[in-house]
Amino acid sequence: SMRQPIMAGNWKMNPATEADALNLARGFCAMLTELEDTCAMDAKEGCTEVVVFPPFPFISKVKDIVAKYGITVGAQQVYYENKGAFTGSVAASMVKSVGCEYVLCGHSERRSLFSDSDVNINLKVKKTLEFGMKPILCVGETQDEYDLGITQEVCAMQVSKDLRGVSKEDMRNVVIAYEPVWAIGTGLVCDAKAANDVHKYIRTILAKMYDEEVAQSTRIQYGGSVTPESVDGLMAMSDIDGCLVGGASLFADKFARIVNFKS
Ligand code: G2H
Repeated sequence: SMRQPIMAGNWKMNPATEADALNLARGFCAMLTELEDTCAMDAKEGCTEVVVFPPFPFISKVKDIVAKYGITVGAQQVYYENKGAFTGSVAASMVKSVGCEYVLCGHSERRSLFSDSDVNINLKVKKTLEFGMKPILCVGETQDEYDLGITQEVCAMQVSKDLRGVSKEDMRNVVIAYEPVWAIGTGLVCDAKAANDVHKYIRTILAKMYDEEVAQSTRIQYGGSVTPESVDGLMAMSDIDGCLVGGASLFADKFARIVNFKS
């Protein structure tokens, strides 16, 4: 498709130390240069964009390592206020100033463990855009919602609420990640065809909110237990434009293979 593939590694609250984080970044870059057909290092058309999301304290140094390979860094989260008495929070300006190009917004772990609501997520998406960064907006149904058969309703609700007030212009800088919560970290990767159907459905929502051009040009990643074994099947699908990878991104060889998906 005309959409550039985008592979993202969400390290979550890993690894334990700065030394381990820099080793992971170095190991991944070393693997990439060994793989023949990688084009992550080139900005040329048709290449796969690669982003890693380290924990905040490691972002700067990881960026120094990966930048020469054309890999960018992002923040796993930001707060929606500009500055002030918000102990423990990190502002968009801060992560922008250390070189972040992307910000994860609305990851299911933020929604369930840190009470991120659609209202807050919407503010964070807009704050990310205001500071010239690109949000990766994560949406997806829980196990209960999946069992109830309301996957489409949940995704439609999250996409419409979380993107409220985001202009058509700004949509060029928005990536959506469909992450069925029951598939996160469980080893239960969603069936590629079923995931693709949800991606197609999300495009119909974007068409209603914006227009067909936005629906067809917005990149939609799949996330949830993606591995070297499942990536090719996912990436062969018409409407899956990349993956948001958690657990497997903590292994240099696995993430390098995922980035070098075959399709
Ligand atoms: C979903 C995903 C990355 P994992 O949270 O965002 O994690 O690949 O470990 O399921």
